[in-house]
Amino acid sequence: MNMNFALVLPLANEENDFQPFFGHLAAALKPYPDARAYLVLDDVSKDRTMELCREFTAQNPQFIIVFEPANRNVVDAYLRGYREALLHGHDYIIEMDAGYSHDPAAIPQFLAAFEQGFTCVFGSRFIAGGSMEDASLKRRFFSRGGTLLANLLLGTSLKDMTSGYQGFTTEIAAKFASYPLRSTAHFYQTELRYLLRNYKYREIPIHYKTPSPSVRAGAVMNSLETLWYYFVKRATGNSISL
Ligand SMILES: Nc1nc2c(ncn2[C@@H]2O[C@H](COP(=O)(O)OP(=O)(O)O)[C@@H](O)[C@H]2O)c(=O)[nH]1
Ligand SMILES: [Mg+2]
Repeated sequence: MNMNFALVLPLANEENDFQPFFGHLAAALKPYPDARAYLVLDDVSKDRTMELCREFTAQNPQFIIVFEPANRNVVDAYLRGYREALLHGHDYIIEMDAGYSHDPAAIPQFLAAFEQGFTCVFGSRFIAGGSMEDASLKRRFFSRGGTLLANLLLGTSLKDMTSGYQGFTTEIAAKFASYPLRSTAHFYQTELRYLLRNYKYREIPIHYKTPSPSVRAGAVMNSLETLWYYFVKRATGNSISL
């Protein structure tokens, strides 16, 4: 069964696990000849990431480099990837971390959920069958605590509000690709989950491994400011949704 979907992968300094991860991902895309993976790059990488991407995309036509030096942060990079995917007539768009944190083996589960009619499919580490491995205590605290706090303040009820690895129909992606998101870092996925809460969504189990041990102070500040912004809107009867 061929399905026409896109993957969006922002990359910054990801030379370490590049070969094993992209080898695995290329094998996972083989059954889907119409699928494309958009690798979003900018000037942030100081290692061999760009060179590795050039070599890899030359050998693997399903993989395409999107170079965008205007990216100011990771959220710009994700959205640039979505905009690129939207130009190419795919039916679904799935975003992934490019540091081998996410398992390409989960892709068919995303596609199965889309086929069942879900328009937003969220990877979840905290439901049966999901896991978070090799994560520092700090990261576990941010992931679990962020989920609890977001659900409490925003009235959502997802088991995982802070995970990456999520996918959308292109109709949904077009909505947020043109929306001025307030996140500049890790809160991005939480912000999207909140804004899209009224669509038909499903959480599917994912495994998450070897994330960065820490989260920058600036990212934590941006998360709290964004959370507070939506909380105040909600508390004053001006809830925002897409
Ligand atoms: N192009 C681009 N990619 C980025 C940037 N910052 C992070 N990334 C990538 O975005 C994904 C998620 O970021 P990462 O820092 O790994 O998040 P974490 O795994 O949750 O700590 C990874 O694939 C990174 O390589 C950036 O400024 N530009
Ligand atoms: Mg990562």
